[in-house]
Amino acid sequence: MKQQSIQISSNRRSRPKPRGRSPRRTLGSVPALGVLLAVMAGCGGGEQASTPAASGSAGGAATIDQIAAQRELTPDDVRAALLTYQPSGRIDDYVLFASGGHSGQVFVIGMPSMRLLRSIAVFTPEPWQGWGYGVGQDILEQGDVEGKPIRWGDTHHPALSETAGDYDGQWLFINDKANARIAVIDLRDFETKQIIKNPIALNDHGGTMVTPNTDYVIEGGQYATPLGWSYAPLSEYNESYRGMVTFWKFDREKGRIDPQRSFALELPPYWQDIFDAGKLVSEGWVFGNSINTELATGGIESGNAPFEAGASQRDADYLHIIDLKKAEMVFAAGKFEKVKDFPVISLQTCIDEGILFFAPEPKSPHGVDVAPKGDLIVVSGKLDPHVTIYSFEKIKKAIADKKWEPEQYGVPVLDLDAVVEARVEVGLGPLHTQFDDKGYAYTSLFLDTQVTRWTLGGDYSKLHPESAWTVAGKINVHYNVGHIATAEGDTVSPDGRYMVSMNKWSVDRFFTPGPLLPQNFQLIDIAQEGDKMQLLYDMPVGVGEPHYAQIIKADKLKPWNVYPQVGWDPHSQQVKADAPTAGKERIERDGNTVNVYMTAVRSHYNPEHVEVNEGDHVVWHITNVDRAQDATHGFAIPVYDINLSLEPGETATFEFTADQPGVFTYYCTEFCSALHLEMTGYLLVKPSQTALAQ
Ligand code: K7E
Ligand code: CUA
Repeated sequence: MKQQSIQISSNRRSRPKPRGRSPRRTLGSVPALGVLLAVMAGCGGGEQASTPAASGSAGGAATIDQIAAQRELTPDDVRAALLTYQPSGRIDDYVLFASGGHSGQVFVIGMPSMRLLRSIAVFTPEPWQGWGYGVGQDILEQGDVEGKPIRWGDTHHPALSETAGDYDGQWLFINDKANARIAVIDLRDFETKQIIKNPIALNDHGGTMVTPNTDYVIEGGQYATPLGWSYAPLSEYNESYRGMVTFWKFDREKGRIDPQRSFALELPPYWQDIFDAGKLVSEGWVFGNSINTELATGGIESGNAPFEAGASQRDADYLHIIDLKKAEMVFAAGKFEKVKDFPVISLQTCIDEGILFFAPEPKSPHGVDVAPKGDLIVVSGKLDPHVTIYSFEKIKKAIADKKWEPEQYGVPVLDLDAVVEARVEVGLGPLHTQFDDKGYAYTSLFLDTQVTRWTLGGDYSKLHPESAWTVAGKINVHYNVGHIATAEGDTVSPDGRYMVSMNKWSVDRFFTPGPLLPQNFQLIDIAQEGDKMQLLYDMPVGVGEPHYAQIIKADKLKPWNVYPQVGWDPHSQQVKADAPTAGKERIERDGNTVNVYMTAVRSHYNPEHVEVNEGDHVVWHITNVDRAQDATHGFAIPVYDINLSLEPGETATFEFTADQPGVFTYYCTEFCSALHLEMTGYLLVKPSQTALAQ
């Protein structure tokens, strides 16, 4: 009865159908929900629900059914709503850290509600967090390139820190593809602590991935140039242009990358793409791929094949297989050269020392993903409908047996048949693969606009009913999926349960906000086996084009509610000795330098008057002495372009030269209390004597 009523309503639906996609299920195929709805609706007068006017009463019993009918919700829709709705105050189970693409930031999103919790300012100044308007400049400046300020980033691959191959919730790394930079974010306060510019590369795409204990943050390059981007004509591409991968040593104690203990490998100019670190059985090894073993140099305007054709001619590119342990030893032994003062192990040394091996991989590879046990490496070639699965054991054996032929640069290319474990035909345009707790792998299909769920063999096959190396199911996404992320899906112990499909296009999914459309994160329920996967939620992302994301169990994160003590300096993560505190507010002059020691508390600054002379150098320290959670104060001075965010306990220092005489009103930019508008003060900059005399 109920079932029928819902079915009728779903047949009346008028919303646009997805392009050429299978019809949505009606209640008949989801009997459990019929029961659920019947229970929820109080099992009374089912037929009424299809005619809302006739059901009359707005009382509890018929309401849910009635709403579903009125809103033309199918049983699947209702199930999706029930699985994602979070009543006010309920905290999400998972947190998704997504690259922010062109925004240069990282987005933090609660799951399954898909609510945006915050963005983390990284490579781009961000006003709400007071990032780059008086505070944060020193870190942003670490990312300057040869003195040029670069104030945006193209973030692609966030990487949560790991302990024994599992997320530990302590640190987050993110790369900027556009300028080959890496940022370090502290997950105690979700703030960026370090930006590091790769001295030898212009772009990075194989970053960031971490080794299983976060000893190294991996940064692979992308488009080849002479290392350090010094000039060489394109006619010398084969001899002078090079690829690279850098291993940044992460110092957990200091919470910083230590460039002194970091090094790079020189690689052939094959346009290295994504990398992944080995784990468990393959710990100590690193895998990457490449997309231009043709050594194409483009030049369409001169009648040459364009890059897209030139770089896609060969049937195979090269999977890069790197013995990181050996590379570490070679680096420690000093067998490296320096490029722009940065240690680089030469390609010849990599070959001679057995650091670098290749294996053929399918056309135009993109994703390379190591399975949870570290035993399998899954590679997707964008122009091959299969994923190719390599066995690490076979790779080791092929290396030991010297089953290889050198390629043109002398790098040993392992025999393909000797190292491949399986191939699975997943569909068109495979890109990226993630894993779950049931022995399934998931591969995104850019061209088919689907995600394929397929079964892993070996030990994993005990976890699922289907035979190994077969497609278990597919789900349509809308549209053009890039990365996918499953919960903890690239660790040694994936959680399964949820997957997010990070789609490039969102045609007819949302209100069209002009010709530039948002990206679309689609939350998918993967808790059930076989072909049962359900799309639960569409989340538009209108701030940049995210690429990869990682999903961590929320209770693994232990962020601070407020800074641990008053006068806390988030950069050093300790109390700052000269931080202003209550009762110690003052203004001190030392020659032409004026030090302002100010506190902020609901709802005033102290002092409220600051008078300096034109030309003075002002060093202004402010501490938010409030201890209540969320009692954040802002601080803005017009004309001088100062804008801070001071979280409870935080102290900040900014400097400027008072070169503009006049009266400037500073005020708090966070609505912190009823008398927040009164949280203001005057900066008086007295004109110089000459100006006054005129
Ligand atoms: Cu496929 Cu940068 Cu990992 Cu975009 S990348 S999707
Ligand atoms: Cu402090 Cu508004």
